[in-house]
Amino acid sequence: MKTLGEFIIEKQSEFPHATGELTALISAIKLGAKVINRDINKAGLIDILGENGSANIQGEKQMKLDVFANETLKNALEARGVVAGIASEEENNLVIFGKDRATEGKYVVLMDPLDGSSNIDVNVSVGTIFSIYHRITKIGSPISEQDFLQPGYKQVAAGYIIYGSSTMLVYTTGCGVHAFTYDPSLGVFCLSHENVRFPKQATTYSINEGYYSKFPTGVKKYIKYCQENDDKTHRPYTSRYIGSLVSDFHRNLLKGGIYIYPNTAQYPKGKIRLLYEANPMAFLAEQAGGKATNGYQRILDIEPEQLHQRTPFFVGMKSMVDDADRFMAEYKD
Ligand code: AHM
Ligand code: MG
Repeated sequence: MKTLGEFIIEKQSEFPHATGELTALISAIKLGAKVINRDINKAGLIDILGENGSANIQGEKQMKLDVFANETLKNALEARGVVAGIASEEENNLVIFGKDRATEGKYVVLMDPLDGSSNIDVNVSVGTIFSIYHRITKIGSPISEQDFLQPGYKQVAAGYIIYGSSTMLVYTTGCGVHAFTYDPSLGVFCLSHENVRFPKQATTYSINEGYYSKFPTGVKKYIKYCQENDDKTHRPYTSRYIGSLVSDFHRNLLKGGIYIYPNTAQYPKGKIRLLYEANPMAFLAEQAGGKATNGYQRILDIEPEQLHQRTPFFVGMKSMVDDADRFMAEYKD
């Protein structure tokens, strides 16, 4: 049995100039995940279910657990002293950590503390998503928004925690994707899936088909393609949609599939947030041999303009995303 801590230290020793700061950062996320996991598991028993009575910057209702997860991770990250600041789905503006740390910390973290939180009240899996960059501003000067508005290909590390039938932490630092399953009796994440790769055979498409009439023509045509009979390509594919990006992505990563959230009438620019949802998932997908686009362009190449910017999102097995992109190119609205 190898723990996440042991695994990271082992990998770190492969980099002669590693200082241990990224290790400290990931271990802060690991600690935050344990606390969130503990509270999600007893969510039905204590008064932390339901809405918080507040809204985030995009006017979406915050759940009590959204706010709790945000505070937990924020505190864990600040305490390590290696992070200069964070951006979060639950924070209107970037958060700069204590005056000294803002000048010293080498990294910035972007996160969705609890993605899919509308599912919590009905006991469906949710997740935490994180994305880590080196700051651009000089260490010693104050951090600014430009530290956060970096294209996804510059990510140093990214990952998610899925709070499901078991809790898992899945991450990449650009050397493959590794997954660790939480053993609650020991309080440790144990390496369970080293070097995860998407399977070769397409199986599943995940999209909220309720919005079918609002989809771009390319997506409508692609869905019809998924539903056709063709033995050679193993169609029709299965449809699975949890409505929790982390869970849908995780299943597709292990079983093979594609997740799509295109632009719709309600979300003309798509719903998924580029910086702390799409970019980290895109980094993981590529590291697992998959692909992520906005239907036309590689997600990791998009130059961000705003902290909470949204994007249409197509992510999963390379062959499936290639097919979907082909339909998008062929049927432009
Ligand atoms: P959230 O960050 O507010 O939870 O929104 C993101 C979530 C994704 O996890 C999920 O795939 C999608 O929203 C579901 O949206 P919809 O209910 O429109 O299908
Ligand atoms: Mg989210």
